[in-house]
Amino acid sequence: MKRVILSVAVVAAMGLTSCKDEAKKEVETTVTEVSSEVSKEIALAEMSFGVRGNCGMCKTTIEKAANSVEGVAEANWDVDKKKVEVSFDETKTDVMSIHKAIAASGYDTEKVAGDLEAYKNLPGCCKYDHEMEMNQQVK
Ligand SMILES: [Cu+2]
Repeated sequence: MKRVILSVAVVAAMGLTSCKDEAKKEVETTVTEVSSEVSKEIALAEMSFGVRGNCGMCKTTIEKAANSVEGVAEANWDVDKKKVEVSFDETKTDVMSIHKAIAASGYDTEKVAGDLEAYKNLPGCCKYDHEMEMNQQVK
């Protein structure tokens, strides 16, 4: 009797790459601020609130979650201040919906605790401290 045993090498490289691209996004944000003043026909509400997180990967996830809400025009999370600034069309959404969308992606906001299942699936470096202070003052 012959038995063929296939050994499959599992490549566990996933997850290791995730935290490298932090620095990239920081630079771009300054440029876009100026042009947004021009097209303010539709009055956008601007708000900011605390969101916990660690790094550039967190920034990507948080902003993507906020932007997935219909009516959100812009979202910018500050890694040092642990705070997100959002502008959105008030006729389409409200700030609570943005809190909920961010929380669903695994991140704690001032008002809504982050989804624990989503938190578990975050890359190791993104597993922020749930006691972390939000809205930090940074000089
Ligand atoms: Cu992170």
